[in-house]
Amino acid sequence: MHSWNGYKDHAWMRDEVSPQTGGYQDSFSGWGATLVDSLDALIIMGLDDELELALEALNKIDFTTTRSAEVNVFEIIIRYMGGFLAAHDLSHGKHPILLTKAEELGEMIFNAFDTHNRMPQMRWNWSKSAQGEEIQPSSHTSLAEMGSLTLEFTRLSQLTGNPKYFDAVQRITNELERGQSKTKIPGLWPLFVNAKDLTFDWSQYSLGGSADSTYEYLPKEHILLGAQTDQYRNMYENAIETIKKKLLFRAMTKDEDKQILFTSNVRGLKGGALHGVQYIQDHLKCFLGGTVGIASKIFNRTEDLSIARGLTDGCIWAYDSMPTGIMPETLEVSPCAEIEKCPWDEGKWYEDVLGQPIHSREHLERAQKQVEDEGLPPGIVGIADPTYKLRPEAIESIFIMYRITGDKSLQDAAWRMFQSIDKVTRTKYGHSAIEDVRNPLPKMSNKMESFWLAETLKYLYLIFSEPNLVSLDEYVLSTEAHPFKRPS
Ligand code: DMJ
Repeated sequence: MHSWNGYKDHAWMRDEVSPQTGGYQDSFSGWGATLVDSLDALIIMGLDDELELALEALNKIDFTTTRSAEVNVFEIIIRYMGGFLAAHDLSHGKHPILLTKAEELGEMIFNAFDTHNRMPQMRWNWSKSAQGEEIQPSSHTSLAEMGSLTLEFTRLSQLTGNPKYFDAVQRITNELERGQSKTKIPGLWPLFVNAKDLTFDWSQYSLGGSADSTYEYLPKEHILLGAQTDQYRNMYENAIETIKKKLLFRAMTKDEDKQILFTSNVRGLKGGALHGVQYIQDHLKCFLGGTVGIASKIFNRTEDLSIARGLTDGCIWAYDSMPTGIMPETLEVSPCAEIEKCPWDEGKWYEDVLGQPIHSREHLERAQKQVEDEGLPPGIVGIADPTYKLRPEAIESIFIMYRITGDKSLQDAAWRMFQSIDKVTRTKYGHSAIEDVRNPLPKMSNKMESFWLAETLKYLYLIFSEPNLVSLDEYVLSTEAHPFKRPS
C-alpha cells in the first residue's frame, strides 16, 4: 500500500513514480505501466477499492499514440498485456474493459510483425508503420525479447478466439526450434539473434539478461498449451541438457554441505568449444531455479529437482552473504572443480580474487587488500555491479520451490529477504532501487520499476499465503508474474 499510494498520489497514469522525489517517469511509452502491471496484485491482495479506481482509469489509456519514438515490444507486452490478461483471468472475466484493452494493445502491436519474414521489429518505429512505410526486424535482436511473447499472445488468442496472435508467436518458435541445433553451442541460442536473416551466429551465451525469459517460457508455454504439442518440451530438454553439460557449475563456499549452483557466461567457438568462461551470476539469472523446478515437475525430470534447489540456494546464499542481506545485480564467484564435492579452500579464493596464482606474501596481501577494499564476502571474487533494482527473480524461484516442495526454510529465506529489502529501500513515496548493497545506508537511485509491485511484492505476498491462492495447478505465471489460467 505504501508503494501503491506513492504511485497513486504522485504518478497516477504515468509509468513509474520517482520514489524519493515524488515525481514521475515515463519509461514504457507513458501508458501507465505501474497502473496496469499492478492490476492483478490488487486482486490477489483483495484491495477492492484500489482495483475499482484502477479499472475506472483504464478507459483513459490511449494506445494509439505515444511520445516515445520507439515502442519496446517486449516490455510493453509483458507489463501491459500481461497485466490486463491476468486481471481478466483472476476476476473470471467480470470486467470487460480488461480484455478490451488487451485486444486494443494487441491490434496495435501486431503491426510490429508486419515485416518481410514476419519476425517482429522489437524496438518498433511505430510512426513508420503508421505512415505505411516498410519496417524490418533487427539483425541484432535480443533473444529474450523475441522468444518471450508466446505466453501473452497465446492467452490473447485463447481469450478472444482470434488465432492471429498465436500464429505470430508460433512463427518465432518455429524459427528458434529450427536454429537450436545450428548455433555455436547447439541446444542454446546466443544472446542476440539476427531476426532479419534468421541466423544465430553470435558467439556470446548466458542465461542472464537478453536471454533469460526465452528459456523460462519453454515449459510455461507447454503448460499454457495444455501439453498439446511436444515442441516446447523438446526445445526445453535440448536446452537443459546443454546447460547441465556446459554452463552449470558449483560455487565454492564455506558451507560445504550446501550445493550452491550457478551458470556461467561463455563464448561459443565453431565446433562447440567454449572460450572465455566467466563465473558470473547476475540477479536476473535467479529465475532459473524456478524454471528448472517447474520443468522437473511437468516433464517428470525428477533428477533435475535438486539442481533447481541448488540454483535457488545459490541466490539465497548471495543475499545472505551481503551486509545489507541483498544480492547485487552482478557478482563473480570461485568455481569448484566438480559439482559433487567442493571443500572450502581459502588460498584458491584469494587466487580467484587476484586473477593469478599466489606465489608470495606480497600476492596474498594484495588479494586480502582487494577483498577488503571491494567488500568481498568469502567465495565472492568480484562485484561488477553492486546495485539492487528491486528485482524479483530470487524470490520468484524461492516461491516456486516452496510451492513444489513445501520446505518451510524457503519461507524463512523469503522473510529474511523481505526484511532486508524493506529496511534499506523504503522511501517517502515508495521503495527505491539502491546503488550499493554493500552499504547498510546506501544511496538511492530514485527509481521504482513497475515489477516491484507486479512481481517482487506479489511473490512475497504469495509465499506467505495458502497455496490455493493462485494455485500453480490452475495458473501459469508469466515472466512478469502475471497468472494466466491454465487449460483444464
Ligand atoms: C521483469 O520485467 C521480468 O521479470 C523480465 O523477464 C526480466 N526483468 C524484469 C525484472 O527484473
